[in-house]
Amino acid sequence: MRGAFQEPGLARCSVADTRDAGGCWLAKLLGSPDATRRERGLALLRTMIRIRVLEEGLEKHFLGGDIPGFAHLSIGQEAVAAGACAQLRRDDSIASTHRGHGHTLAKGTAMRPMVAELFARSTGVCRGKGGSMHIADFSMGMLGANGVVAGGFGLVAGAALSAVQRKTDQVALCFFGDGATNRGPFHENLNLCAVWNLPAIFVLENNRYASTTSTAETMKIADVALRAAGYGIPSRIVDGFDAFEVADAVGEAVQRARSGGGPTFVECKTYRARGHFIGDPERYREKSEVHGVMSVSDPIARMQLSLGEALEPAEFEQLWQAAREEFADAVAFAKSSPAPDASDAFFGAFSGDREEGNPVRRIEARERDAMLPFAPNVGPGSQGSGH
Ligand SMILES: Cc1ncc(C[n+]2csc(CCOP(=O)(O)OP(=O)(O)O)c2C)c(N)n1
Ligand SMILES: [Mg+2]
Repeated sequence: MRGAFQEPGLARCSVADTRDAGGCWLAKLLGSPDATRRERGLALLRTMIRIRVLEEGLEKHFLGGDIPGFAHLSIGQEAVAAGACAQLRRDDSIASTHRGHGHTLAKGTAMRPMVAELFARSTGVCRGKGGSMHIADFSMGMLGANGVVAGGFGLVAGAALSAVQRKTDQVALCFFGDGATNRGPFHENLNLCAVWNLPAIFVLENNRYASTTSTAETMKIADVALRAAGYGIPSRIVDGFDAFEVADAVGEAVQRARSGGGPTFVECKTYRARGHFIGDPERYREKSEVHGVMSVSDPIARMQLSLGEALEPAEFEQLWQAAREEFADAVAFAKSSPAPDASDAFFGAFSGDREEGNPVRRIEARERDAMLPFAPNVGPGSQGSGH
């Protein structure tokens, strides 16, 4: 079949089959010496299109009143999520930001529980309690989106420390924005990860804005990667619209981290093509600026261009069609799902819910634990149980 990949030990995946497009098999594909450039490009393209379809659909449903809360879109930035997560295994960890739909999907969370979560339904990956800004999926090593800017750094330092203590070769990757690098947790955790030589990867999505403020107004340096040098962390600056470039840089960083070489900083120059949040009137920039950037840098169009004749128009359309069908199916699933039950209010809130005899414990906790990237309650001095 055209566009089909055969991965050792994994189910055969065709470009039309988008259900299980987790980072785990993408990582094997990208790392496989047999994979062609076309296969790698198609895999990355598929992830980017799935993210785009998800977010354009969410925008519509949000404005239509179907989705409660607040949502931030990453349209324009898909190459970063796709390229970075493609280099990770399922048992590696990521920490995300308030703009985390793409990261979550690219790391492997399936479309149905993802959309159900955004619709605040009981079938959501966090049983509808997380929503857009607090979605997490431990079964995929997705430690959580974050309403607190710079909230992911400590999680990643902790996951990386846990991997070292348990003597695994897992890595932890932190996505963050340019604005987050002006906060204390960025500096504290980069320093700690550097001096402890932890397997952490810092992936900056420099999208030129923090809320309504241009980055040029909040820092005197054009390349935030300079800050990594202050902590002795090697860095690379890449075109964040080019999923191949992102994947290459993050692949190198993952290799360094897995082999005991410590953290790496990857600055991805990208752009936020939508407002800061859905509904943002965007008074701080001209529409022409957005059109100007996206007309030459849209990461999906860039990949299409980069693949050239290796990608047939019908194949490209097939990817869009498959993603649209997948999203429509997930919306129908979410809409037919019940709202969270009051009895689930405390589920997942306490470590005790995994203990035998605890009244709030659920059988699912045991099942999910079996898939956790690291043991619960692992701290310094503990060996953990190494799930
Ligand atoms: C500690 C904290 N301060 C302020 C905010 C409000 N806030 C939400 S997003 C944001 C901008 C973040 O910019 P950046 O890190 O560049 O991420 P981007 O939105 O560009 O993806 C701010 C200031 C917050 N959520 N948390
Ligand atoms: Mg930003």
